[in-house]
Amino acid sequence: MSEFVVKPGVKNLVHDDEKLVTTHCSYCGMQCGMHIRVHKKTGKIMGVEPRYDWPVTMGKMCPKGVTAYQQVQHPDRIKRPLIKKNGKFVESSWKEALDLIETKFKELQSKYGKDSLSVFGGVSMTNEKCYLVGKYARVALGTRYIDYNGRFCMSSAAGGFIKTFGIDRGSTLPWPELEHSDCFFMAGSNTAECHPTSIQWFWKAKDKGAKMIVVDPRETPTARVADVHLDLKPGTDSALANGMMHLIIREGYVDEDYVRERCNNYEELKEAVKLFTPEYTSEITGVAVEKIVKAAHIYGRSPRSVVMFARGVEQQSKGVDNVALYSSMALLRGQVGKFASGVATFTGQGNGQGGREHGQKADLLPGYRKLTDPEAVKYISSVWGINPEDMPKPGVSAYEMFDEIQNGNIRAMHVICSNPAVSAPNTEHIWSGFRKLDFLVVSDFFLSETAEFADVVLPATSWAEDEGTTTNLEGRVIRIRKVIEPVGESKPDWLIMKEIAERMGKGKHFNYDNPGEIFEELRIASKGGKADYSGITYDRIVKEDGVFWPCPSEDHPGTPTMFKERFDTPDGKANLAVVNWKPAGEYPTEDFPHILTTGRVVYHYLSGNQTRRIDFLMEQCPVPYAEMHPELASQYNLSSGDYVRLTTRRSAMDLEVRITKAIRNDTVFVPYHWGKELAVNQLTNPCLDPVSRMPEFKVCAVKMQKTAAPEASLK
Ligand SMILES: Nc1nc2c(c(=O)[nH]1)N[C@H]1C(S)=C(S)[C@@H](COP(=O)(O)OP(=O)(O)OC[C@H]3O[C@@H](n4cnc5c(=O)[nH]c(N)nc54)[C@H](O)[C@@H]3O)O[C@H]1N2
Ligand SMILES: Nc1nc2c(c(=O)[nH]1)N[C@H]1C(S)=C(S)[C@@H](COP(=O)(O)OP(=O)(O)OC[C@H]3O[C@@H](n4cnc5c(=O)[nH]c(N)nc54)[C@H](O)[C@@H]3O)O[C@H]1N2
Ligand code: SF4
Ligand SMILES: [Mo]
Repeated sequence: MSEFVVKPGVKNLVHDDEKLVTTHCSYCGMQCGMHIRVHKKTGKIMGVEPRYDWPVTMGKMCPKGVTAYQQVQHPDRIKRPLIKKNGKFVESSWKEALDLIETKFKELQSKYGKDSLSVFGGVSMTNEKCYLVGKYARVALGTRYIDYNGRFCMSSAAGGFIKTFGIDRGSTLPWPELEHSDCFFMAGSNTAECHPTSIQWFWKAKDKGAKMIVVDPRETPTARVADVHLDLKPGTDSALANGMMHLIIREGYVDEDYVRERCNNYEELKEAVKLFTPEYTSEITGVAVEKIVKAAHIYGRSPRSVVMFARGVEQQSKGVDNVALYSSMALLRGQVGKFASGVATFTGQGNGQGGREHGQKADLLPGYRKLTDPEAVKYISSVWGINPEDMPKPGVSAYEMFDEIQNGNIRAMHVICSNPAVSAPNTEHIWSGFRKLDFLVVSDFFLSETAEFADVVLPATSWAEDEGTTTNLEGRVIRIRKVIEPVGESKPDWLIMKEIAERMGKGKHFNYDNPGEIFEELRIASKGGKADYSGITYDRIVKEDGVFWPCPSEDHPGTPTMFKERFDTPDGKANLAVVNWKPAGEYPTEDFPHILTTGRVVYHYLSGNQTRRIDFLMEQCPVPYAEMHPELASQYNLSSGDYVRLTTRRSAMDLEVRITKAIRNDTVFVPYHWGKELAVNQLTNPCLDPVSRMPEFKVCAVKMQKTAAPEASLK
């Protein structure tokens, strides 16, 4: 490409020495459109230009996105396989590394059985790779033990959507329609920091008079501009949602025709929410009665409204209930399946949507098929060319795989694209699990905290060195381009899995020469499933600015708006959620009197293994901290810059104090993007949602104590 659009109607030329490659950001579910600038002669990546003609993000990018390219040729890249010898990593050839993996995997399986191996996947990878991770575990290794980092991210959204709508697509509407909405009810989403390029749509709508209601224990940058900020106690969302529905019903805001024709359980719901008067709701949530009432009136009177949420409501042991209840608010108002209205979760990781559909989950096969459904097993076995009897049974969830390590069932793990040593809850369980394993393989492009535990580290390529597709937070399937050749001797994950499969005697099932061939198989595997990609082709994606699944045939337009006529349930109706409020797994007691919640800052991404290597981002936010209200700080005689020891029932850690009025006075917030002694997951509660098996990252009980600055930080 020699020119690109700078703004509508204006084009810029590319310097003769450079070429532009059109792709998307590597990080969050926004998948902002960008062009990467490459020096033709040296192959060096020079920088990035936002893509103004990408309809979802319209030329906007955030601080992580504009520096994302700096990872690709970063000096820290792992360029050759590493094998741990006498406790130290030594560079090796691919042959030596793969020989060792083959020997160990075979040895362990012959001694302890097929299920002694396990795979821990991730969704920063393309659909092609995510699809292959599931097949790799079940066909190449023949193990039941596979799960992935989306279990910590999107599993409660998935559970809540399936319960309510019968299918899990993160958004029921395309993003550009947000501009035409009248009201956004946003719960547990720090949108301005975590999906920053969405904000433009809310501004556009606000300019036309739209209202915004934000539900968050902190006054985030999004809450600051809201019309109502419902500053609830962490872990009380289901009470708040029930309270909102109480008022929607009491004030006559229900779309009775819609509910009668399209929803189940209305009478039961009416009965269940009777209890949730504004007073009772206020008592549980700590939100003032007037604010609850004001929010209900704004939401109830808006002709077009969108209920949106994110991990704040999902990363709880009642996350599935929360999602189902908030979604039911939108159903009562008859908002789902219509223009500029509906329900959306802010999908987290770049391919957090696609990566959860193709079989990386312990109980799922591609196309969102269930491993417990004999027909699904038969179909996928035929696509994979295996005997249905050889299909492994469902395994266990991500955190529970570490229980299986502790009890000796899992003896080896291959971690592909995740850093659970930082990002899983109750890290001591994870760290001791990694130490206990007989053999750990990690595929990554930077040496992560998880990779440090490994016996073999395999250098994977970054997102800019391979082709493929991802599915963004709307459900739109988009193209990721190869920008440069693989750095050093690194290889794309699909090729690494193929080579291990060959050594495990399963090469004939992994006969691919490029990601396009994997995508063709994925299309067939997904055909007839809930997440049907069979009508999507690479060409269509480019021609149509992405294609929304479900898309069951090449002449099908794709599905930007879900549920226009029916829901994906057996009777075609949505299921209103009838659920009482239940307290979080841990609540403040005399011994642990405050609430700890964890999350993100705009400058870092997840475990931080990528963003902690980018100078600009580290300058902006070098270390984690404990954010608290002045009233709470004063109880402990703390000022900003002092150090505090936070102790939970799991562990303790010391953090710098940051005082702000933008948080409840009973809650402490810590961002989680750092490892080892700086990992807040040392403290978090691994209490799991009974349906989604999502850990409760957002709520646990904590005590505090003033402490001295750690040695290393003394100035
Ligand atoms: N900058 C940045 N952006 C990211 C990421 C990143 O690491 N950094 N990660 C991406 C990924 S994978 C994800 S999953 C998303 C996450 O995106 P978000 O879910 O928006 O981010 P979080 O910071 O985890 O949590 C959101 C908010 O939930 C609030 N909260 C805490 N407890 C509760 C509660 O009990 N109820 C309610 N209603 N709110 C609560 C927190 O105060 C916080 O403001 O972001 C994506 N984008
Ligand atoms: N306390 C607390 N903990 C949390 C959360 C929270 O809010 N609070 N949020 C949870 C959420 S929502 C999430 S999504 C998880 C994320 O947790 P992780 O999965 O640990 O997150 P990442 O840092 O993205 O880890 C991805 C790793 O893979 C590497 N990588 C990136 N792309 C590729 C690729 O294409 N191939 C390979 N092989 N490697 C690649 C990166 O360098 C990085 O080391 O954390 C969860 N943990
Ligand atoms: S908003 Fe998300 S996808 Fe867009 S530039 Fe930032 S991190 Fe990348
Ligand atoms: Mo996430």
